[in-house]
Amino acid sequence: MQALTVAYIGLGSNLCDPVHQITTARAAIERLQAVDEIAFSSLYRSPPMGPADQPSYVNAVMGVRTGLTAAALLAKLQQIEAKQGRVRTGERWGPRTLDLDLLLFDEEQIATPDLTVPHVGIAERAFVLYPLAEIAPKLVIPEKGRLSELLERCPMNGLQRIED
Ligand code: A4P
Ligand code: MG
Repeated sequence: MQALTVAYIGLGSNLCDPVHQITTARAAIERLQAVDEIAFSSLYRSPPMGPADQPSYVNAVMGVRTGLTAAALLAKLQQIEAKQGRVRTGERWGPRTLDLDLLLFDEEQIATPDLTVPHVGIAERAFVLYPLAEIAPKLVIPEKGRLSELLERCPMNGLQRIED
């Protein structure tokens, strides 16, 4: 078995009861073999990045400890997306029931046709940086720098924490 890794997963949804989609996905990830939750952020609402004619998003970030490889974890996340009705229409940044992005995998840098880690948008997206900072404020992101400094440069862009 490979050594345990700390990975961070970005969860996003803007269709079919997004809060329910996110909580269902969290439970499905927690049920995966060789994946244990170590942290889960608050839920946040944010205006859509990309086409504006779509509902606002609910986003969160989950920290896990895993014995899976990054590729195996991504495959499991894609199965969960499919199970929750994700349809890939080909529209870039279009609406979706569930989007699971592998944000970080320890400090690994991965560049294969199917997987880029750290995730390409990680350093600029408020809906990733703010929830991530809530659960891992001291993170340093490979090639991008300290999370605290990335946050200082990232306006909230309408991001709002959803009250419990
Ligand atoms: N892929 C490569 N690297 C990764 C990674 N680190 N994590 C590949 C996950 N997938 C990765 O993804 C396309 C391909 O990316 C996958 O087959 C995988 O092999 P996709 O989920 O099919 O397509 P997508 O999500 O529509 O495209 P993209 O460009 O990944 O979009 P993003 O970056 O996920 O953004 N607005 C708000 N407010 N909140 C959001 O969460 N999300 C998006 C989607 C748009 N607007 C948003 C939000
Ligand atoms: Mg995606």
